Amino acid sequence: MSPSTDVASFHTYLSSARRIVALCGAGLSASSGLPTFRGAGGMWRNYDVMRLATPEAFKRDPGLVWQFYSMRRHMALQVTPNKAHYALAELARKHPAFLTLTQNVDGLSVRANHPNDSIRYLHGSLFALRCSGYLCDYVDDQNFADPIVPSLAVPMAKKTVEQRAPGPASGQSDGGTPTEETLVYDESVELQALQLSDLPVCPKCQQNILRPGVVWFGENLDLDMMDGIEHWLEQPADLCIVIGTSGLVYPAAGYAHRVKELGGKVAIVDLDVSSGGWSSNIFDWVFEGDATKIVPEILK
Ligand code: BV8
Repeated sequence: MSPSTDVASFHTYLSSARRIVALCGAGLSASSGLPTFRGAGGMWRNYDVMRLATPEAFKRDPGLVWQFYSMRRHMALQVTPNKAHYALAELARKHPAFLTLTQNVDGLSVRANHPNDSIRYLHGSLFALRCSGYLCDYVDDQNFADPIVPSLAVPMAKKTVEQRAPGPASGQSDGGTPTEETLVYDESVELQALQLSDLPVCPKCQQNILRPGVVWFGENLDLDMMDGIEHWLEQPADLCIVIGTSGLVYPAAGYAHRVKELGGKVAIVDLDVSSGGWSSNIFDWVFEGDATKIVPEILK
């Protein structure tokens, strides 16, 4: 049976769902202005983002990887949560058995006041730092320094863009369309060849450099967190709402499949469902479009 696109039937099921899981990806934050992982070719300065988010890349060129993460920290601090972040946080607050599993590391769900006891940050956070040494347990999970050290200052450039929201025109591009000046990441500035001495040092052991507190490809997710999720899912969820993820990364994507296998229903909100790695028969509802518009609508 092909998936439904009917919001009313989703609302009916949502209102009776006793246990709900939300699985979120980069598409949830896209309309806040943050590029998705694979969108726009998934490249940064001609580097494959997937090849930068690995321990091997960090070992090989920590300066390059730190410039990538410093840029992402900076960009995430420049944007704000969107209506989908707030709608999800609101439902999580109201519903007695709700768990958000987010792959996003951008901190936007935190800033949308998502209740902390009903969200798991599967892949960590851009704003967590930890010692790169194996014997040192230093962690700072609330670090918003921008830049962390002077060598990681992010090159930005002024750009004139058409105004997103109607309002008094601060400038006229063609005598009609209002424009505004904004700051964008300046790709024209050469990447720096940074030495270890240019990078943030662990304040505890003073031996190793710090690393981003994210889970890289080939690294395990936090095992206690995963045990907790397994425990939560022992009482099967009635509904999994997938929001803005291509479903290509595991074990995250596996949670949606698990809900389905245990008899729950699955809905997806995504700009382009077919572009992801989902098997088409997993979804009971498909809502194709911008999460910022659809999520508040289907969760109300
Ligand atoms: C692990 C942190 C054990 C870093 C990230 C089983 C099967 C196959 C492979 C594996 C497997 N088990 C393990 C693997 C290997 C690997 C993996 O899954 N590889 C994939 C690529 C094949 N997994 C791991 O390594 C994981 N570790 O399993 O440990 C282990 C140990 C050793 C060896 C093997 C196993 C760790 C994975 C974590 C990696 N870290 N992030 C950082 O962010 O820098 S993952 C990264 O991808 C981000 O977190 C991102 O969120 C995530 C998933 O991407 P999406 O969020 O889905 O983003 P994407 O761009 O792909 O899609 C965006 C979607 O939004 C699209 O569908 C688009 O249409 C939609 N969209 C766009 N705009 C909008 C929108 N939707 C709505 N509205 C819009 N406006």
